[in-house]
Amino acid sequence: MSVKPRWKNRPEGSNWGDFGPEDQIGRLNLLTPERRRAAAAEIRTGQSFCLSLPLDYPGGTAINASRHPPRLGPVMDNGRPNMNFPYSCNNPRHLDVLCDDQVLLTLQYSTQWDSLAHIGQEFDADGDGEAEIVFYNGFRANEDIAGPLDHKSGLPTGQESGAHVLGVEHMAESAVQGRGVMIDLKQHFGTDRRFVTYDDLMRVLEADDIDVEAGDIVCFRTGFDEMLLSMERQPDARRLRSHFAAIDGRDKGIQRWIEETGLVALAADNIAVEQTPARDADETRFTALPLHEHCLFKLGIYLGEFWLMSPLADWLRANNRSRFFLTAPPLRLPGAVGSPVTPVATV
Ligand code: UVW
Repeated sequence: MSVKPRWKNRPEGSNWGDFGPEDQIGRLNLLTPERRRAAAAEIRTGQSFCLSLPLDYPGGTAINASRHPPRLGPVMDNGRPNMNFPYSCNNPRHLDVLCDDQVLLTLQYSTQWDSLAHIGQEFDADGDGEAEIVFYNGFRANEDIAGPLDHKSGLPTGQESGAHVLGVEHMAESAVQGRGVMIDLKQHFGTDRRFVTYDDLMRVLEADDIDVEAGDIVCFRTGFDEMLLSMERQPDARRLRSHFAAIDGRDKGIQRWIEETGLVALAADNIAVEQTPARDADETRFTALPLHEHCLFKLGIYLGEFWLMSPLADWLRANNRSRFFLTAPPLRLPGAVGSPVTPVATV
């Protein structure tokens, strides 16, 4: 039985339905076994790089007041913390000593993936003249992505919360492993704040002889990671936000390039991959996060943020390379809309 799309209008420039009406992984469909095999050819020395910050960076809540550092503690067993617990307490013949812990983790506090359930939009997908809240491929708030809708009052609605579709587990099940391509914006633009346009980007790709192909995961180094780490968990948000080049998410040329290359994900060492706050648009109503709209909402392209890019970018430049083998699955946590990730690049 053929399944009908859940929309009559699809957003201009979107690929909704192209991977099927029920598709929940978007461009990850393009990360095929052949592309993964080709990516493995980028392993030449076997050296690897951890692309995750320590997950207690950025540090404090200065960058995003609603996202908190991880709170780690022992698992409790009958009121007793399970750290350095000798089994001999239960059986004097046992030698084992147990440590067992748990964490309260804001999933998008530090090095992370945004799933396709992270950003939706008020959009008239059913063509009745009124906007509803929809996500990639026309999935709906409430029935598909559950959670409080009453943002005006800020009061909880009593609903359960979680992504019944588009959750980060689908990304994990697709085994995110393929070719990474590094674009070193810091090398070309230094650390001054700049909106990187299509022309800027094309100049960088040409100067560094970089090709982006279908199935690639494109990584941007801006230098944000180095400044953040130098602040030793006391981030100066004003200083961080007033520096660094990042792509202009509203630039139509950049949007077209993202659409045409077939890349599956964009990741960066900064807060949002795109420059934030974004430039205002001319329309009466517009998206605050245009790259998020273009990627997560329209094209099913994932965004990775707060990745540790600089050591790898320096190594690649010193070795006249831009490509590497990348393994970066999120947590297989059903219903989550984002996830910490410990990406590993092998060169
Ligand atoms: C927001 O801050 C809304 O999103 P992200 O973490 O993806 O930049």
